[in-house]
Amino acid sequence: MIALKQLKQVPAPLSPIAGDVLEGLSRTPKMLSPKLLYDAQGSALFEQITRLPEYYPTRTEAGILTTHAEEICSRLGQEISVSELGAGTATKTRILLRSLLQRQPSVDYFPLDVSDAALQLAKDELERELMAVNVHPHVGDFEDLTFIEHHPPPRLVLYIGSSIGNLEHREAISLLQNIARHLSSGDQLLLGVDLVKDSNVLHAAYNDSAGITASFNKNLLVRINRELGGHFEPDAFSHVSFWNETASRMELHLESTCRQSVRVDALDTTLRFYQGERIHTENSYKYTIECLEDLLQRGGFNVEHTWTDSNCWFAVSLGVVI
Ligand code: AVJ
Repeated sequence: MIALKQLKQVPAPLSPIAGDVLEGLSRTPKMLSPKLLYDAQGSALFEQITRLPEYYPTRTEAGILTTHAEEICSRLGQEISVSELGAGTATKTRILLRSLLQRQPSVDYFPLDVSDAALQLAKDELERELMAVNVHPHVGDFEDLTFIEHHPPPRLVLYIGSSIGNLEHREAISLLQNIARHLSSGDQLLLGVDLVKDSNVLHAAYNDSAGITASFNKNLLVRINRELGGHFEPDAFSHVSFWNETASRMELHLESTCRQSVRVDALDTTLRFYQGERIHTENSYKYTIECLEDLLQRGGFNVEHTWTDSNCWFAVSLGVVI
C-alpha cells in the first residue's frame, strides 16, 4: 500500500508534445506543427483521406509509380537498400519494391515515421505480401538522420507522398542537404511532390464533402485533450482550408466559431480565442517542375529524370548525390 501511495505522488511525465503545443499556441497568430496531426488516430484519418474521391495526390502518384516502375528501377543502382522518410503504411512503396524484386533477390527496407502504429501496419503487410523484403522500422522524426549511414550502400532514399510540401522552401532545401550529407556519392533520392494546378481541384482535395479532412484537422484538438488534459470542444472550431496563391500553398486552419477560453491542464494554461481566430495547422506547398528540379539541385542532388501524370498534377523526380 505504501509503495502504491508513493507511486501516485510521482508526477505524470510531461507528454513529448507539450513543448511544441505550448510554443505554438503562445504565438500570434497561433499555430501547431503539422507533425502533431499524426498520432494513431490522425494517421488512420490520413489513410482515409488518401482514398477520398477528391484527394487526387495519392492515387496520382501511385499511377506514376505503377506506369514507370520498370523505368525507375532501371535507373537505380545494383542491389540497393531502400530507406523511406515518412513511410506511413508504405502502400505506394509496395509498387516500387515489387518491381525492384525483379532485379534483385531481396531488399532491406528501412521505413521511418513518427507513427509507430503506421509502421507496424507497414511491416505486417509488407512481410506478408513480399517475403523477400526485410523491413526494419524506425520511429522518429527527420531531425537526426545518422541512421541512414548504417544502411547498406548503394542506397535509395524515398521521400514521396508530397510530405516535403509541409516544409517552407528553405526548410525543404536544408532537409535535402541533410539527407545528402548522410549519403555517399552515387546514392539516390526519389522525391514526390504535388504540383500547382487549378485552384478548384486543390480546394476540393482539402475540403472533401465527407468531412474527413475536417476530422483530421480537428483531431489535433482531440489529441491535446487526451495527451495534455485539454478541454477543447472540437465542434467549437471549424476546418478552414484555402489556396494561398502568393505563397503557392494550401493552408489548413482551425477557426474558433465563438469567443472562448480553453483550459489545458498539463500546460497549466488557459488559452483565449476571439471569434474567428485561427490556429494555423498545416501548409501544403505546391511546386512547378522547374521549382522541384531547382530544389533538388540546391539540396545537393543532380536530377536524373522527372516523371509526371497526363494532367501534370503530381511529379516524381529521381536525383543522385553529386
Ligand atoms: C501528407 C502532407 C502530403 O499535404 O496533402 C492531406 C497532408 N492534409 N489533407 C498533404 C494532408 C490534409 C498531406 N501530406
